[in-house]
Amino acid sequence: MKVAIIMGSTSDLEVMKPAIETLESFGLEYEKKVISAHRTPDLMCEYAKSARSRGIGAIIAGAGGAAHVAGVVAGMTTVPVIGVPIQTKTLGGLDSLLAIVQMPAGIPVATMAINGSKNAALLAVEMFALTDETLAAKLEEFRRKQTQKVLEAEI
Ligand code: RP5
Repeated sequence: MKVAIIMGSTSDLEVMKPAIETLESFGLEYEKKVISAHRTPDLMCEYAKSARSRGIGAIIAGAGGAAHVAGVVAGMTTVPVIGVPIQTKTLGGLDSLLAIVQMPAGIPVATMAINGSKNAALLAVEMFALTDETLAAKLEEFRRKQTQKVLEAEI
C-alpha cells in the first residue's frame, strides 16, 4: 500500500513539501500529482475511483481557496482522505479550512491545520503503522526524539 499526495495546483507544492519529506523519512511509498477539482474534474474522478484498486491506502489532499478536491475525492472513494487547507493571500487560508472541514455526515475528511502538511503525513504513517510493527517502532522513535528535543531545549 502507498500514500497518494494530491494538490490543486503546482503553487501548492511548497506547502506540501513537509508531507513528502515526512513520508520519505519513514520510508513510505507514495505518489504525488496535481489534481484540481475545478480545472481537471475528469482526472479527479478517475483518480479517486481507481485509488483503492491501485493500492492507495491514504490520500493527502492539499488545496487552497475553494478547496474542494479533498471532499469531492472523499465522496468517490472509501480510501481515507486527509485534507490540508493551503494558506491563501486573500483570506489567509480560513477559506481553505472551512471549504475542507465542513463535510456532510457520511463522507469524512480528516482536516489538518492550515498548511499542516507534515501532520497529514504523520497521520498517514500512524494509519499504516496499525498493521506494520516496524513502522510503529519508527513512530515511537520519532516521538521519543521529539520529546527529547523539547526537554533539552535551552531558552
Ligand atoms: C486552488 O487554488 C489551488 O489548490 C491553489 O491553492 C489555489 C491557487 O491556484 P493557482 O491559481 O496558483 O494555480 O485550486
